[in-house]
Amino acid sequence: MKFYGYFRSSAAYRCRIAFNLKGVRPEFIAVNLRTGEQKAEAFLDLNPQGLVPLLDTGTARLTQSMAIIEWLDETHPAPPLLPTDAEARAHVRAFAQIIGCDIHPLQNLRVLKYLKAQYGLDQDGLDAWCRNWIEPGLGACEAMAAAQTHGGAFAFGDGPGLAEILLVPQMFSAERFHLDLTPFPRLNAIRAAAEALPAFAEAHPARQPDWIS
Ligand SMILES: N[C@@H](CCC(=O)N[C@@H](CS)C(=O)NCC(=O)O)C(=O)O
Repeated sequence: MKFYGYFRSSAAYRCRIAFNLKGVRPEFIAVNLRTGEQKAEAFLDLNPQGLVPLLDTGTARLTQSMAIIEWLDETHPAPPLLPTDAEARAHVRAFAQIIGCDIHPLQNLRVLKYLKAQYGLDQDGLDAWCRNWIEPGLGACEAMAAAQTHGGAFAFGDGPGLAEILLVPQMFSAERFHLDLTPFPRLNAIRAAAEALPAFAEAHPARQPDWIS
């Protein structure tokens, strides 16, 4: 399998965590977002949307991190990334989608480039824009996680899953935009528990020596 991504891409970071949790080792191929390789013809031939990540399974090219992660979970069921109970699964997906659908798209590179080019926002303005969307989104995640009564170290129980796979990269990018994370004690505890695991630690952007550019 070939996995196309970028070291600092949140969506690629999510997939790296999922691969590690499943013990799957695809070949990693860097697509340099800073130099615009994602918009080059060679990459657009693979993913016409011009975004990473992309997973070439050998029989199909899969895009969209959550679709890739759910494919991985369905083809490599152990350990499961979602609970077995339908209601619990809906809660985990809702938590993940707050991040994947309601926060992350607003802080994406192409959005930030547009804000800079069309409206002249400087880096401080761009950081403030990102914080404006990340803070309430993480606030909703904090409330969801804090309302759980299971007593486990992770958002929805004793083991990490889709919720942590989305949360940890999002907290990493919140720090890049200088968001104060102290108002999210439950999320900080969940992140610490996740990052203590090799699957998360080894997926960190700073641990991708072949990818960093
Ligand atoms: N919803 C997509 C988002 C993919 C995405 O936004 N990727 C970013 C990196 S995190 C990207 O390729 N950005 C390039 C650009 O904006 O030009 C997913 O979850 O895979």
